[in-house]
Amino acid sequence: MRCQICRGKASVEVRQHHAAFCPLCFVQYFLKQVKRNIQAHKMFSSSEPLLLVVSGGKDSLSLWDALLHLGYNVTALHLDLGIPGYSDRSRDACSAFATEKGADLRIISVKEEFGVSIPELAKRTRRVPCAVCGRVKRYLFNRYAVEGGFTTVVTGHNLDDEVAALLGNLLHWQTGYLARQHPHLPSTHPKLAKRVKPLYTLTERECLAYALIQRIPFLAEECPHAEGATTILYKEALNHIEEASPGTKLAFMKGFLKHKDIFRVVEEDVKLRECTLCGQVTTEGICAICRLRERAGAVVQG
Ligand code: Q46
Ligand code: ZN
Repeated sequence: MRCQICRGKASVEVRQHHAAFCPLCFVQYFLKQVKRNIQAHKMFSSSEPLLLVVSGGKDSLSLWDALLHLGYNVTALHLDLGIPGYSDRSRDACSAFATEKGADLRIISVKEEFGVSIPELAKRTRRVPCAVCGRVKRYLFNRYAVEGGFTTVVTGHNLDDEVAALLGNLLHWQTGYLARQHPHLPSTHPKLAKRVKPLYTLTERECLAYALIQRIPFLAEECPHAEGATTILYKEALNHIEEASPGTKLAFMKGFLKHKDIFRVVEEDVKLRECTLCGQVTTEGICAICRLRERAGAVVQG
């Protein structure tokens, strides 16, 4: 196999594009894809202050590396979820990367913000950890961005994440979620930061290849609560289809974005207001997080 750019020995195959690259040209290809996604969806300009959410895994650290290489004004935010063992290792991976690159990393913890960790909050509210975790993360990332003057929250969701979510939303006809699924969600309220996903066309395999070639010290371990999640089942099903028909995932994603206006009517029905307790944006009088706090009876800060 020859690199399609320099004709040297190729070591990374990108089957969805029927292409192969040597390590150096793959890095250039990856950076170009990221930049193209940012520009194609007018995600942000090079001077805008970005808040990149980092977990310590290959996707978010690869994106951090790519944004630094491309010269964007990026600050990373890591949220310590308080999951025994895993959270310490996640935080250490983020810190190691920040130290190595001299990059700006902020760390906040669920326990400091809510008085209890994610597992404890889930236990007290009798919910599964992921249901609580997803909401808490969105709430805290948005609040940190708006209060810190960041215009944009950037996340490392890749193509596999996006098509798994899309399949799940379609299987359950979650029309509200389908209306809001997009690599660039603009701000619709002064207290809501714009949310963008520059990796949405790059597969998990491509992110892994980039992280390995760039020698990024990422945490390979998955969160213990991810086990058994339905998104894993959807990812496996999509991997089977992709194996037999390379390019299906990308075509699925792009086709959805092309036809997504079908769901717009539902989106416009949603009315935004400010939570009477914490002031953050919600569609109800009291936001889901404040209701969660009340149920948990936790020591909280508003
Ligand atoms: S971190 Fe949180 Fe994930 Fe762990 S508890 Fe579930 S949602 S699996 S991305
Ligand atoms: Zn609230």
